[in-house]
Amino acid sequence: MKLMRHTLLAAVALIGITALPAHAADKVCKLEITGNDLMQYDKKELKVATDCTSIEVTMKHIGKLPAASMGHNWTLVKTADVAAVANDGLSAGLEADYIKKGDARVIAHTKVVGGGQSASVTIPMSKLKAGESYSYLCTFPGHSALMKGAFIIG
Ligand code: CU1
Repeated sequence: MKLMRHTLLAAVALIGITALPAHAADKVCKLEITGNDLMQYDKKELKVATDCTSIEVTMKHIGKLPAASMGHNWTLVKTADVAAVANDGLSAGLEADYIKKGDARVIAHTKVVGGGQSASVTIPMSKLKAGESYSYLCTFPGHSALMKGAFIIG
């Protein structure tokens, strides 16, 4: 009986090892978007394939103005939450990247950066579901009127 259990454990260990190559199939999809001094992103939509296991978004501020006056972030939310997340972020302040503390509607966000800087954020695909409508926005006060776009999975 004891021997059988050992054999079973060895078999489990073996399965564990053979299962490892599945990890190599992780697909990190990288997206880039820029923000400028005219309060604009360069893309109106970002699209990712359904087989990505995680998504790395890099937002590069290609302007010259500092974060205090023309800072940008990249914030991912459900489209239905865009206005509320932007509104609640207004009073959060630059230190908090204009994101309300503990805002569960925020799926992911980069920090706010100024001209010449960039910031990245990685989102596990498991946080997103097919069929949901997602959008991204900049939560710097007033920016989401212009700085928003569709985040499409498919
Ligand atoms: Cu912005």
